[in-house]
Amino acid sequence: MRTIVAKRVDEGIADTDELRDLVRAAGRQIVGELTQAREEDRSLQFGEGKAEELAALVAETDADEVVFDNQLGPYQTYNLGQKLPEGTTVIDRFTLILDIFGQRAQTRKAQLQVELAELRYELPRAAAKTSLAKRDEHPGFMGLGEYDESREEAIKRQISEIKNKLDSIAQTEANRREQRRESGFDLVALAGYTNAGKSTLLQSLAADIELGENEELHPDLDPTAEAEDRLFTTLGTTTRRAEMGRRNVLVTDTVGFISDLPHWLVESFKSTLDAVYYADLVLLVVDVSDPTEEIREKLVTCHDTLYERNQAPIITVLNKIDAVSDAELEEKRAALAALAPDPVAISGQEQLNVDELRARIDEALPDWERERLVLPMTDDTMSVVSWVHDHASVDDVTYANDQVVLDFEARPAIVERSRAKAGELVPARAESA
Ligand SMILES: Nc1nc2c(ncn2[C@@H]2O[C@H](COP(=O)(O)OP(=O)(O)OP(=O)(O)O)[C@@H](O)[C@H]2O)c(=O)[nH]1
Ligand SMILES: [Mg+2]
Repeated sequence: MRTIVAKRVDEGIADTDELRDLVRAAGRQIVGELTQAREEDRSLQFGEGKAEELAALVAETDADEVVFDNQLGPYQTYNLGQKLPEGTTVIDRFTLILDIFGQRAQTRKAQLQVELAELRYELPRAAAKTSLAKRDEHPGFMGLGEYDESREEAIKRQISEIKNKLDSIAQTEANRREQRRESGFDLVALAGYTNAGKSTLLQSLAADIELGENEELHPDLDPTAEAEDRLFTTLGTTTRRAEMGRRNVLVTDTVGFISDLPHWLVESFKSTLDAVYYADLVLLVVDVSDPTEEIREKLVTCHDTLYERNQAPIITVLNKIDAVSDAELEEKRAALAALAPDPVAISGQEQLNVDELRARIDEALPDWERERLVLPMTDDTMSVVSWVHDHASVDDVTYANDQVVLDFEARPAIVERSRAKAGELVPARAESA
C-alpha cells in the first residue's frame, strides 16, 4: 500500500517519526508527507487549502491511503474522503494501530480484543451515518437510516458478547497466576514502550524450558519471544522461566506502550496488561539510546499506563547500553533521576549486566521466610516432605523420635501452605494434647 503521512499540530513543528514507524510496522510504503501547524479545522482537520494540497499530493504520488496522526472524527473522515481522489482511504493513527494489532493477533484473546476495539471504533460512526442519512431529505435514505439504527443495536450486542468472553479468559488467567504463586513461583513482568527491547531481554533472562511436574500449569509457555526492530512486534503475552538461582521465577513479556491511545483502544486491550498489573515485580524497560527528551516522554507514558492499576514494585531498566558511551549513559541517568530512580543499566542483546539485574530482581521480590516444621510420622508425612523440597529451599531434614524436623526457606505463601499441610498431618488423638 502506498501511504501518505499527515499530521497537524496546534503550533510548532510536527514530528512524524513515530507515525512513520507505525506506518512501516503496518507493512506500508511511505510515499509522501504533509504537516501543518494551525488550529483544528472541524470539518477537515487540516485547513481548507492544506486539504487541497493533500489531494494534489495524493494524485501526484499515486497514493492509495492517507494516515493522519490526529484522531479523525467521522465527519472529518467523510469530508476528507470527498476532497481526495476517488478510492483514497483516509484513516487515523488509531485505526492504523488497530490494523497492526489485527495483523499480529494470533491468540483467540488477541483476536477478540481487536474485534472489540473495531466495534468500539465503529459505534459512534454508525450513529453518525444514521444522522447523515436522516439529515438528507432524499427519501431513499430513510431506509438506510433505519438500517443503521439497527446496526447500532447489533454493535452494542456484539460488544457485550465479546466482553463476556474476554472476562472469562481474564478469569482463567487470574486463576493461573494464583496457582503459580501457590506452587512457589514469583511473577515478574516486562513492561515498557514499544521497541524498548523487552522481548530481547526476556530471551536473555530465560532458562531453558523445563517444567517437569508443573507442565499442566503452564499452557502459555512459549520457547520464542520474537524480537524485531519495529513497533508492536509483541502483541500477546509470552512467559518463560527465568534462571534465578534458588527462586522459581516466571517472566512475562507483553505488549508495548505507546502514547496517546484513545480510551476505546486501551479499554479493549486492558486485560493484556493484567500480567503487568498483577505481577510481584515489574521491570520497566527503557531504550537508553533514544534522545533524553524522548526517553522522558516515553517514561511519562509508561508511568501513566502503570499508575492507575499497578500494585507491584517497579525496577527501571536502562536497556541498550551497548549503543551509548559511558559518559552519555551517566548524563542520561542523571537527567532522568526523578523519573527513573536507581535504575539498572544493561544490554539485553549483548548480555551486559544481566546478572546485576538478576540480583536486583531477587532483592526486590518478596522476602523469603525461614521456617521450622515439626511433622509427626504418619502415612502422608513423606509426601509433605517432598512437597516442601519441591517448593522451597531446604536447609536441613532431621528424623528423630517419630518426628521429622524440616528447616527451610520459602516465599511467604509457600510457608503458609506448608503449615496447613503439616496441620493436616496431626493424628486426631494428638490434637488435644
Ligand atoms: N543495541 C541494542 N539493541 C537492542 C537491545 N535490546 C534490543 N535491541 C533491539 O531493539 C529492537 C526491539 O527489540 P524487541 O526486543 O523486539 O523490543 P520490544 O520491547 O519487545 O518491542 P515490541 O514487542 O515491539 O513492543 C530490536 O531490533 C532489538 O534487536 C540492546 O541491548 N542493544
Ligand atoms: Mg516484544
